[in-house]
Amino acid sequence: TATAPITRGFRMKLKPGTVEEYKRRHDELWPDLAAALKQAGIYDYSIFLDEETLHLFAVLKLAPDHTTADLPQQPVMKRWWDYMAELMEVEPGNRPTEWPLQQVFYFA
Ligand code: RM4
Repeated sequence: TATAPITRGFRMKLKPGTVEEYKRRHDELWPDLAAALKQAGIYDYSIFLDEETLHLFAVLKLAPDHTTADLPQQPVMKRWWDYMAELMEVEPGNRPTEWPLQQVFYFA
């Protein structure tokens, strides 16, 4: 029998004045990044913005055999994080700061 998909949620944060540019860059997501995310087992990926606080809420599904732990080492992921760093709160190395979210409700 198939294993249930995993849902993961996390929060990120934008720097002030970056909303339009953040949206624009995601509207034009690099095809090689899309391929890498898909290859890692990510699908059904949404990012919601709270305009008041500039918090971003990411919710995505993961295939049971996902390899997202390997994504940070991939050149295309690093290039994207370098490109996005001027818009987002990031860690040293430009990975966006991620605060985990706890799922407290699910309705299918
Ligand atoms: C975000 C951030 C995340 C990435 C998405 C596609 O701005 O870089 O890490 O998963 O883009």
